[in-house]
Amino acid sequence: MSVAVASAGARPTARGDNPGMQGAKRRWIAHLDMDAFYASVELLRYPELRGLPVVIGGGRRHQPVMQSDGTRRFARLRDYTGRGVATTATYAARDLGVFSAMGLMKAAQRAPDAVLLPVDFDEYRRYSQRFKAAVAEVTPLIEDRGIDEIYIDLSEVPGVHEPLGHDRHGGVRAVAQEIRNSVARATGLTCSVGVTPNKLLSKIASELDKPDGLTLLTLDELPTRIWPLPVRRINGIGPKAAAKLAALGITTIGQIAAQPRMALVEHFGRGYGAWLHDAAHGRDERPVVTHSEPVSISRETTFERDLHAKADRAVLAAIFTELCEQLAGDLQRKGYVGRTVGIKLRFDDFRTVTRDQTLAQAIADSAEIRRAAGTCLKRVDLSRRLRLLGVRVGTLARAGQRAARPGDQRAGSEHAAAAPADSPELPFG
Ligand code: TTP
Ligand code: MG
Ligand code: MG
Repeated sequence: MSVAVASAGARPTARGDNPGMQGAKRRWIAHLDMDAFYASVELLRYPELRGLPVVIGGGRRHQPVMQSDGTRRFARLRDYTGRGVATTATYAARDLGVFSAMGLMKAAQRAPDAVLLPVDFDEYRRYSQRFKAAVAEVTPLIEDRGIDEIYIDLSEVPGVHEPLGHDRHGGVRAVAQEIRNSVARATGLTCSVGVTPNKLLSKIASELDKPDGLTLLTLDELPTRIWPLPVRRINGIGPKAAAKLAALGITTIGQIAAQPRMALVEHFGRGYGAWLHDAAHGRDERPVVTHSEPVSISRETTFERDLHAKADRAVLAAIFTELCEQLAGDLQRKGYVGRTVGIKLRFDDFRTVTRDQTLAQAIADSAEIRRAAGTCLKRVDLSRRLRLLGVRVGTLARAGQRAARPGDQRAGSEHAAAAPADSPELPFG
């Protein structure tokens, strides 16, 4: 009837065991960024739009309509009125001058015939998880940098420091290509990857051959490939710093590199000035910081048909129980207990509502989760039909002594009930 999706929010944990470029160990760091991400995900559902200018940023009223002849009718930018902005645009739309964060009315002037599609974050989040999981199968040292990009430490991947035929860097190039292939296989999407000795340069490199590109750079290539670029290409040089640099006659990265360190310190202060100097010389020792500690764990499900709290009470109650059981299983398997329990509901008008409750004690047991989630549920007006139901446990802590071991499905169950003592009657269930 429905497919449950598990997800985990995350907070960073630093890896202290990566000394950077000091010593003998050479680093290879990749930066991977998906191409026209939201737009590319939409093209998977609407392949007839491939190659056309498409802009993502509409609302529900811009949902494509299936026509009687079996083709879809799409909203066009020229008909748009409102104050919305483009989240992204296909490369065909970018050729017409439409970019992320541009007002849709302005975009309509540049590309009136472009197709306008509504934003569907849930779908982009699903593909985000999917591409990251595909990379994790190749190598686990991944730093999450948002919905469509990651850093990957390739330094320890077997064979990465070896040549391949005439290519001195054939080993690392092959691994990077394997990662790109895995992402494509898992998602049907293309990405661009930069591979260099550090995060700073890889972030720049991944943009050099976008879309669907793989750019490998060594420090020898700094003068030819990096120094001609505008200063803004360095992640960390924003509009203000760029304007100040421009006022000093500095517009390229090479021009920063040509400045004495002290001159930059004089103009930009000790911290930022020194950082500018290092950055322009391609020096960056920051480790790849893996995200493995979840902040919350959740399960949610979108129904095949919209369900009503009264008319579909039994079905909803069963789904609700199942979600709580799955969530308890996730928590116990991963060895966490949590002190906040929340629910997420999406109604047939796509309105999303969340409620949560903080408990006196951390829990991981399905009956306790269900009870707390049930009280949250009682705080929502359930007169509309539901399309989605989700349950979340947050404020996580390690289950400690009682941490779940593999196969130990009962861990956590001895935790005292923390929800209100009287079992409330649920709106359904
Ligand atoms: P980006 O990676 O910056 O852009 P992109 O993936 O669309 O295109 P590119 O091929 O140049 O990488 O951002 C990823 C997604 O984040 C993008 O698809 C939509 C969203 N986004 C916004 O919602 N607002 C913004 O201003 C930007 C820049 C991105
Ligand atoms: Mg991108
Ligand atoms: Mg990005």
